[in-house]
Amino acid sequence: MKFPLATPLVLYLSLLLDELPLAQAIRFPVEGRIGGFSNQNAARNLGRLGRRASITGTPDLSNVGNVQYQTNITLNGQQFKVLVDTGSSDLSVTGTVQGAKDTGKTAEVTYAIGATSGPVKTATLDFEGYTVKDQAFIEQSVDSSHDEGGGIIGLGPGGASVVQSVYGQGQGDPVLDRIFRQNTSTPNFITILLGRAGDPTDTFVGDITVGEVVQPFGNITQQPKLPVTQMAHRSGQHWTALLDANGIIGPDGQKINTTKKSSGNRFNVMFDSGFTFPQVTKSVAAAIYGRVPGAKLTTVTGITGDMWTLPCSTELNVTFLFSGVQFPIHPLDTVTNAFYGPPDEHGNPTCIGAFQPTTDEQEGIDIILGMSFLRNAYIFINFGDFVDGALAKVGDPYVQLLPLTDPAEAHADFVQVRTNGVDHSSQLHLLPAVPDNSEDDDDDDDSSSSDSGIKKYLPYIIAGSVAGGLILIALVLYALFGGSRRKYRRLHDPAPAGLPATSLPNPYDNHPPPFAQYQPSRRY
Ligand SMILES: *[C@@H]1O[C@H](CO)[C@@H](O)[C@H](O)[C@H]1NC(C)=O
Ligand SMILES: *[C@@H]1O[C@H](CO)[C@@H](O)[C@H](O)[C@H]1NC(C)=O
Ligand SMILES: *[C@@H]1O[C@H](CO)[C@@H](O)[C@H](O)[C@H]1NC(C)=O
Ligand SMILES: *[C@@H]1O[C@H](CO)[C@@H](O)[C@H](O)[C@H]1NC(C)=O
Ligand SMILES: CC(=O)N[C@H]1CO[C@H](CO)[C@@H](O)[C@@H]1O
Repeated sequence: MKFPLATPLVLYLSLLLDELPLAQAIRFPVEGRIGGFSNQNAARNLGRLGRRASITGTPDLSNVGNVQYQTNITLNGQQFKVLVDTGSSDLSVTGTVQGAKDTGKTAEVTYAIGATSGPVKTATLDFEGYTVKDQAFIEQSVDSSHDEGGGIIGLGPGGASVVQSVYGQGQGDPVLDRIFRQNTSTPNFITILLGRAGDPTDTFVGDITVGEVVQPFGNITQQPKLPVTQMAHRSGQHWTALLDANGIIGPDGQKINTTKKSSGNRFNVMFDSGFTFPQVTKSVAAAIYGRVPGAKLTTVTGITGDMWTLPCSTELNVTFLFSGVQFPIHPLDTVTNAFYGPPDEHGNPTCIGAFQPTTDEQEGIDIILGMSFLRNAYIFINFGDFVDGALAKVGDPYVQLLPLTDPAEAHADFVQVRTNGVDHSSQLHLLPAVPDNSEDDDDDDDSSSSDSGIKKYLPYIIAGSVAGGLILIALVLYALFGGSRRKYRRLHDPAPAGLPATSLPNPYDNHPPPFAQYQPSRRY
């Protein structure tokens, strides 16, 4: 693979196009196929099904080049294609919803990139087979960064919902709280399965379910329950859990030191289906990528914050550990070609390390595991009594994860896709480990806290297609996809702009709950 220096744009474009129609092409199968179970016990039960195991039902997610996953919803019968985001808790759609009722309130949600704002309206929602009357949502008007028919569905804990805080608990509840409380027989969990565009063997696009599991992965309910770590403020609550101590195995087979300066050695991890690139500490990113000959920490067109860039042929094996269960990361995810870094000195394209040294710090959260992780772990989120109005006896929320990636199959995929069928893995000679000074591992670091408080709310864009003046690519994407989505994805913090999380009005204190029969015992 040698490319003339003169054509980086064309190269970028052609590779981008290479990937995207694939994502498109695999959206349609009624039954996807999936293979690969790395968990030994799961493999015993499910491995027999192997690659022929059909995932039952139609895929409810579409995958845009591994950078965003979307699902269809309707409001008053009108269809919107919304980003699936476990990192925020509000529904927002772009355009005008016919017949929607105006509540007289407005709301604004700021994400890690971009923001959405507009009147809070209500309409009848259809989502995943559930119908909710008078669902509150933000009606965002169409502008240069919001395309008609798009939107975001926030699947995070209701306590972090901005709409709920302005419109009140009960009537202002996010979608899942509404679904769970309108029929208390609906099991209060969701699951998300993300497929991988460009995977030669597993072509299932992805699925999202409410109150049921995707077969043949029913075994996820037997996986260890990871308690959701509770945050100090309800508005800062996310779907989080603790990683095992030193629970990341690096490419050299050794555990990466996750000792925190503040306290303990277990990272608090947020699961965020809206984040394209997992956010890890600088030292974790360096331990994964920094020892690869030719790896560089640099800026990449369209991506905010530095990324490690390295030869696309670099196969790196990284494994995460939760409750003793291994979650191997597919090497196509660890080093991704969803974006390309600056060409190397021979003019060859460089790929990027998807586990990004964090650019976005959040109180109490050490790392954010986004899509590049979640493609390797089917996730089950039990809301417990985080559902608005739930009684304490419902129980504590928890997360279960089922490993999806079989290292041997992943290795074969990588060799086929990235190195023309030739196994170069024995030629990987990592540079000596750099002593870990761990200076960046501490999110309580005073020197950065004021800085990060500002950064946190700065809208920015991961926009491989539009930043840096690559308008042409934007136009091609527009033509391909009818302009219905932006080629970026990185969402999370639902805290409203300009309001620090701690100063958010507590809607429960200010407005007594409208449903007297409910006795909320917890403000999450
Ligand atoms: C969403 O709706 C569009 C248009 O009706 C359809 O082409 C697409 O397949 C749907 N996507 C999913 C994930 O169901
Ligand atoms: C409530 O949920 C249960 C279990 O999913 C279902 O069997 C029942 O039909 C639902 N009731 C209504 C009124 O939708
Ligand atoms: C990664 O793991 C696979 C499966 O165990 C193995 O075949 C391959 O050689 C490993 N590659 C590297 C570079 O360590
Ligand atoms: C891990 O990092 C901490 C903090 O920098 C350090 O005190 C400790 O010795 C390290 N542990 C190992 C095994 O390197
Ligand atoms: C890993 C895991 O949870 N395996 C379980 C799958 O389901 C069977 C039957 O329900 C159990 O026996 C396994 O332990």
